[in-house]
Amino acid sequence: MVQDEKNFNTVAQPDWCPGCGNFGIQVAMKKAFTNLDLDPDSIAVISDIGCSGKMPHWLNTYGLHSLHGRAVAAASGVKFANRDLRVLVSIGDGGAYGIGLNHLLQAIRRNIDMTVLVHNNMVYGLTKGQMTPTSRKGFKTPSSPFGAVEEPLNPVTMALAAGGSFVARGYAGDVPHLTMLIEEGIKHSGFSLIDIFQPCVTFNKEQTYAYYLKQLYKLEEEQGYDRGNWETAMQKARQNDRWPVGIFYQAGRPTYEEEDPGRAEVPAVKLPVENIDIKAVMERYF
Ligand SMILES: Cc1ncc(C[n+]2csc(CCOP(=O)(O)OP(=O)(O)O)c2C)c(N)n1
Ligand code: SF4
Repeated sequence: MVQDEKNFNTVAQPDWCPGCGNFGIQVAMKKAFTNLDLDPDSIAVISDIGCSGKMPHWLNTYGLHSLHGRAVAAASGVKFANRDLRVLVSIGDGGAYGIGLNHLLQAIRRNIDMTVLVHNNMVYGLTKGQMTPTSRKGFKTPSSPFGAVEEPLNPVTMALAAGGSFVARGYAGDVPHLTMLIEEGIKHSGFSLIDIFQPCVTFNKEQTYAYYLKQLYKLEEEQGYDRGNWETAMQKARQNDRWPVGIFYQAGRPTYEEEDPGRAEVPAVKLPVENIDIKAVMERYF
């Protein structure tokens, strides 16, 4: 079947604040699914908690709204149970780089085949604007009234250092570019991290659309940028006066699922269950 963006719509409409960057991310996801001609039932979108966490409610694909910081762990389980699914994660910077950072690092290291979209608005959106690990040093919020004390975490250098096989940064205000990044992330065999600058128009009055207009440029516009070169990727990721967006680094390496010695011939979800008696297991645990 040839897909149409409308096939990914749900009856319910998003209730994000008007102008929220999450709209751009959602449109880019639908466009990427359509361009890759993916069936809605071949995709699972697993989300965290937060404004970003509402994504599966408004996409006609399989979905799971998990716990704060646990979306990558839940997505790993989904992928192991059914490796035929395209698994994506929608998660905020609080969930990905704060409470859930360990899960993220382990999944990057293991190279589990999934695409993680971090809605990086540099605040806790849903709980009204507290600081997160990516908030600028000195950024004043309800939880940092004198300004954030620590240096912000750099998700791109972190993912590169952790052995990420696909590390990208996008911007919710540039849907065609973000669509391309999501398509490339889905096509990549292994773990793809896309850190997305996502304006939170309600609680972050600093990193606005106008701010990003001045601050961003595209890596593809740099003549001869080689995304296979880890050292250059690291240098570009550390640039601070302006921020590049695009695919910093991509490398082929076996996925966790391919190397798993316990890998079954068929995905667990496709095993016959009719003749399985679970009574003994139930009795043991309950
Ligand atoms: C374990 C746990 N701790 C705290 C919360 C409260 N909580 C709900 S959303 C949220 C912050 C969400 O911020 P972020 O992850 O950046 O996502 P955003 O809302 O910005 O998309 C917090 C702390 C929770 N739901 N669960
Ligand atoms: S609070 Fe911020 S992140 Fe949440 S919906 Fe509103 S603009 Fe978007």
